[in-house]
This record gives sequence, C-alpha cells and structure tokens, in this order.
Amino acid sequence: MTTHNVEVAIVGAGFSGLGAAIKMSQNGFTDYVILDRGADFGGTWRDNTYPGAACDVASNLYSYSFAPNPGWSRSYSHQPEIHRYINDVADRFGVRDKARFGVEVTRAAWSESQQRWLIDTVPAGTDPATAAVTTYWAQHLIGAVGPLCEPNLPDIDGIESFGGTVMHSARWDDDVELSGKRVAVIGTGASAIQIVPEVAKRVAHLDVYQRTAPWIVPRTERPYTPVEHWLFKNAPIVQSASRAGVYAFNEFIAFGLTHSRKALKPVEIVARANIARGIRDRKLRDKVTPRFQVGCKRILRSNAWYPALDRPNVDLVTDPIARVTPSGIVTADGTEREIDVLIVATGFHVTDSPVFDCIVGAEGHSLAQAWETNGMQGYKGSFVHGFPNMMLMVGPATGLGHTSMVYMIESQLNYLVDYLKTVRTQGITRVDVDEKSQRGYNTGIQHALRHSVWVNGGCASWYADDNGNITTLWPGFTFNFRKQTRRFDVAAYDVARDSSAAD
Ligand code: N01
Repeated sequence: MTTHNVEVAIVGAGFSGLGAAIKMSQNGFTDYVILDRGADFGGTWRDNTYPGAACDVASNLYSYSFAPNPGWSRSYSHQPEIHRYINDVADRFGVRDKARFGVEVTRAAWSESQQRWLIDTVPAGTDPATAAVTTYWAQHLIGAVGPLCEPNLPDIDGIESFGGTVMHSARWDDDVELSGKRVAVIGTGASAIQIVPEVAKRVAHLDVYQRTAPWIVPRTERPYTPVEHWLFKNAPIVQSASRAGVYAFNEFIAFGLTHSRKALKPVEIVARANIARGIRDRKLRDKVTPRFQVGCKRILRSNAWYPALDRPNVDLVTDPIARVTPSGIVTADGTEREIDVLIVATGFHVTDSPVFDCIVGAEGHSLAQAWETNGMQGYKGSFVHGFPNMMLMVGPATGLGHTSMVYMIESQLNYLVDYLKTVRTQGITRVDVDEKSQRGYNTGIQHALRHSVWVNGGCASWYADDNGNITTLWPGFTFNFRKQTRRFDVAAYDVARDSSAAD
C-alpha cells in the first residue's frame, strides 16, 4: 500500500474541484491533490457525451468570472466546447500536475486520533477487494463530485433480461450502432430532450417513453458574430455586460420561483406557444402539455424537441411501462414494442448517492447514515455536523433551477479560501459545524421554500428526497448566497486548536 500526506485532498475535477484548486493555489495553499476517476478535467461535462449535449445557461454566464472566454462560439455552449474550456483553464492556471486521474476513492474516513482524513483509492474500474490501494492522509477533505455524477438506472421489472444494449445518457457509447435500428428512450428530462432530436434523425424507429411532460421554452441559441468576438476580446466590458444582463434576468426568474407565481405566467405562455409551434397534431399537443406549475421541475429549453416528436418515425408513449422483455418494452395496456437499443435518460442519484456511503465521519457514521432520517442537511451548503474538516462543493441546498451553478460554486470558493486561511492563521486543527447552527440554517431554508413553486407546484422532481423535502435547492436570489459565504464565520463552528501553537 502506498501512502501520501497532503494538506488538502480535493475529490472531483469538474467545475468545483478545478475552481477549488485554482483559488487555493492563488492563495498560497499548494499542498493539495485532486483525485478523479475520469481521464481529465470536466466532471459532468466530460462524462455526458451524448449527441446534442449542451448547456441551457448562456455561455457568458456559464464560465468562471476569473476566466472569461472571449472565444465561445455560440450564445449557449455545447458539451465539447465546455469540456475544452475547463481543460484550457486547468492548463492556463497551471494546476494539471496536481491531478491524479483514473483514481477511484473507495472510502474517506475521519481519524480522531490523527485529526485527519484517511482516503483510500484504487485504480478506477478495478475491483476494490483485490486492487492495490493508495492512501492519502489529508488535513482537509473537499468533496467536489457534484450531485449529478451517479447515473440512476431505472428499477423496471425485467430490464436485466433485455437482449439488446442498454445505455444511460451519462454513459454514452459511440460504438453502439443506432443507424437503422429500433430504439427507445425512457425519460423526458433535460438530457432526453437533447438526445431525442439527434437520435430520431438516425434511427429507423424511436419510441419515447414519457412519464411526466416537462415545460419547455425556446432555446435562443445562435453563433456569436465576428463583431461580438472582436468586442469580447478587445473590449472585455462588453462580455461582462452580457454576463451581468443574463444574470439579472435569471434572478428575476428566481423571484417568480420563490415569491410570485404571476411572474412565471409569461414563461408558461411562451412554453405553450412553443408546443403549438412545434406540433401539428392536437392529440399529441395534449399529451405533451404539462399538468403542473411551470418552474416546479427544471424549465427546459429546446426548439427541436417538439418537431422531433412530430416526426413519422417517432412515437410518444405515455402508457406507463409495465416491464422490459428480452426484445422490447411492455406498457400497462399490454402492448409490446420491440427495440434493439434502450436509452435510459432517467437522471441521477442526487439525494441517495452511493458516494454518501463512502464518507465516514467522527462518530463512525457515514454521510448516508447521518442523512437517513432528515435528508441532506448542511451549513451554507458546505459543512456537515459530525464531519470535521470536510467541505462539500455544491452540497445540500445549493442547487439551482434557473441560473448558472458556476456562480454558486464561486461563492463557495470564497468560503473555502477564507476557511483555510482562518484555520491556518488561528492554529485550528479541527473544525466541525455546530449542530445548532446547522439546524437553524436548515430551518431557515425550509421556511424560505414553503411558498415556493418547488413545494407547491404539483410535481415530483429530483429536487425532493424520499420524504418529499426539497433538500437540494437554494431558495431565492443567488446574490444572497454570495453574501452569506463571503467570510468564514468561525463562530458557527466547534473548533479545536493546536495546543503547541504559539498564542
Ligand atoms: O434527468 P431528470 P436528466 N420510468 O431526472 C424519467 C442537468 N442537466 O438527466 O419526470 C419512466 O431531469 C423522469 O420522469 P419523471 C439538469 O440540472 C442539464 O434529464 O420523474 N421514466 C424524467 O422524465 C437536470 O435537471 C442539462 O416522471 C422515468 C427523466 O426520466 C439534471 O441534469 C442537460 C423513470 C429523468 O429526468 C438531470 O437531467 C442535461 C422510470 N422508472 C442535464 N425514472 C443542460 O444544461 C426516471 N424517469 C441542458
């Protein structure tokens, strides 16, 4: 077994892990390692390579404020370009040599006697029972794996018996032949609405299995003009202004999600017009019209989804799925539709991620056990009582339905750097958020959510856990989260100091 000692271990090399590395380096914290099971930087933008994968937040806002990209080719970026951007930033800020790729963290446990985290890793894709273990001892653990990293395979009767290929949207395999095949897509979320229009063009026949129709507004994507590119490069204020404009508009949507349904009415009108424009058949229009309040689930963006459903080689199936057979899918009405390939665009384990089982805190309980009764709870989306010296990026109650997660991540980066500075300057060895501070914080979150569309909008979404509580979302304006995380508020924490440190 090989052992390494570091001050900080960052697990995850997506937007948040990379951001943490850059900010730490810039602030003099250079004794760290980034661990990731993938082959390079990018996280979700490395893993989701399905056809049509693209971001539904405007490019100028979906990037680090400290690393604007005057070269974005389009107003909304596609996966390859975002993946490239993240890797360019890693090189530009010189943090690539800190990353250990192809490394799977199998367990991270707090050692009270060592006052450090013991992190076991194996080469990704190997059997942890027999693989060579490399261990890292770290004073601080930064969990930056993100909430959308563990694919959710649907628990449908008989699915394991299917004789063709089953492929999750986040584990796309380009070698699977789709041309001329009979294909089914299960799901109509953000991933499915991008996959279906692309796949429909290639296949002989496509069945789309819809459980809940989503609200979809047009996607105002276009290429940036040469003049815009020149301005972004030579007059950066123009790109900053574009970023600020999109940000302000999105915050207005946040107001409607959390305060006033009336503010969301125009969104619903636009979404209904999108259906009318995209679909000729009245019966099909009815099937795709959502039955819940706009905003309750993520508002999606597409110009291609409805026309794709209207194609002669595509069927929208709304009868519930009863079971999968070796050759197809049987719906509740007894109809069997034969297929060669099954694409499951069924989302991720967000509130029940297997990652939670791997992290073990001061009492010997895993994060999964700590969250068993009341769901995911933390303090400022970053620290969890009982898990000393561990900061989660994009932790509980930091998700957004309306704007750029990169803004939330950068807010947490302020908090992270101030946390590390505080610990270092005050000779602190152990930091654990006080239980009362955490409880009060979560009561405030739930109070703020109580009139929101996510709670009262009449839908079931991945924002809620098994108890029906919304534990994933930040309720309200993101600038309020930025304000909260500006400084590390050590008074909210139980701390232990190094007795040998000079007073
Ligand atoms: O997953 P989802 P996703 N039988 O959970 C259905 C981000 N993202 O991968 O709605 C039948 O939203 C499920 O049905 P229902 C973004 O944050 C961003 O699409 O629960 N159906 C739903 O239709 C997004 O929110 C971008 O009734 C089943 C679908 O599968 C998040 O990722 C692009 C089923 C899952 O939708 C997740 O999006 C892609 C079952 N057993 C992703 N189980 C952009 O920026 C699930 N479903 C554009």
